Amino acid sequence: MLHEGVRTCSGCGASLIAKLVLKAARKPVVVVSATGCLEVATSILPYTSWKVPWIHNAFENAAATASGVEAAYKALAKKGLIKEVPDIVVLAGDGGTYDIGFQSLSGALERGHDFLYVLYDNEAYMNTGIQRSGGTPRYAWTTTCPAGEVLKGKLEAKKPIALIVAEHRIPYVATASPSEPHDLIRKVRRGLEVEGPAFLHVICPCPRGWRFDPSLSVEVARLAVKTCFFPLWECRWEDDDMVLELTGPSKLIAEVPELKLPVEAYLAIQGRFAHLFRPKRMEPLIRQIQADVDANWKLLLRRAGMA
Ligand SMILES: Cc1ncc(C[n+]2csc(CCOP(=O)(O)OP(=O)(O)O)c2C)c(N)n1
Repeated sequence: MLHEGVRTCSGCGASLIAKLVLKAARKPVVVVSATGCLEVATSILPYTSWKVPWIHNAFENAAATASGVEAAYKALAKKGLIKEVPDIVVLAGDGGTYDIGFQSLSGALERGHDFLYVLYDNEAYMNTGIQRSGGTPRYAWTTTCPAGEVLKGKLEAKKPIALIVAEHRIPYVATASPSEPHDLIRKVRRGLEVEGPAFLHVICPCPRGWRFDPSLSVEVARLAVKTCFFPLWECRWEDDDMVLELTGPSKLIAEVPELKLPVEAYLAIQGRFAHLFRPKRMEPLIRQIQADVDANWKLLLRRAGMA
């Protein structure tokens, strides 16, 4: 449901994710896009790449727009003017979700609107030139947290957005990767099926911003999962309990811990982390990233009842 020849960069994770999300949808679907790479590259006047109804809104209000779309369709259905309410899917980047759009997202989740919010997380504001966001991981280079003599990229850790969203106690939250398309498609379907808000956090490799060869996009996403830098899980609430389950390769790693690769395998193939390896190896910083990964992984294992 996305036309061929989308004008995203070659190897762009966002267009791959959008394609998989739309493939997964079974009912008529309306897409809401926050300002960002995917929106810009798919709507260059006078063209559109969307074969489905699509609305572009400002950077800060994708979830508010989706709430209005949902309310409007529900009103039409109530009046008998349409037979069924379509599925409503938001596609937004990390800047539009972790940072500037967070207030509209949190409000819409609290009000309980029925839509699936897909965060494609390329870990920086890519459309405007690779600026840091709340989703940028520690020690990654961006144009606003450069790596040089003094600073070594972003000093702060990545915000745990999916767990923060899960604490809104919405019916369904999951993470996914384009390297695991079946897992991703199943989660999109689950998110669309539940009554109320659903949130899908997808790791989104960006060859331009992460500085790797475009042919490696899916491999980079795969390594994010295999190193537990980006574990795959899903969660729902039963009464007052969070029920979290690891899925796909992450479930396997939880069962067979020797399969967990060192995070270096993921860092070393990306230019945004090159300063950790050249001109000399920054052992304490690499160890700090590994410690971040291990701590997050341990927390998930505990929440999944596997540790
Ligand atoms: C209020 C506001 N501030 C800044 C901008 C400029 N702007 C447009 S897109 C963008 C970056 C989007 O980043 P992200 O949400 O991570 O999506 P990506 O471009 O990486 O896909 C920015 C800063 C804007 N459109 N509106």
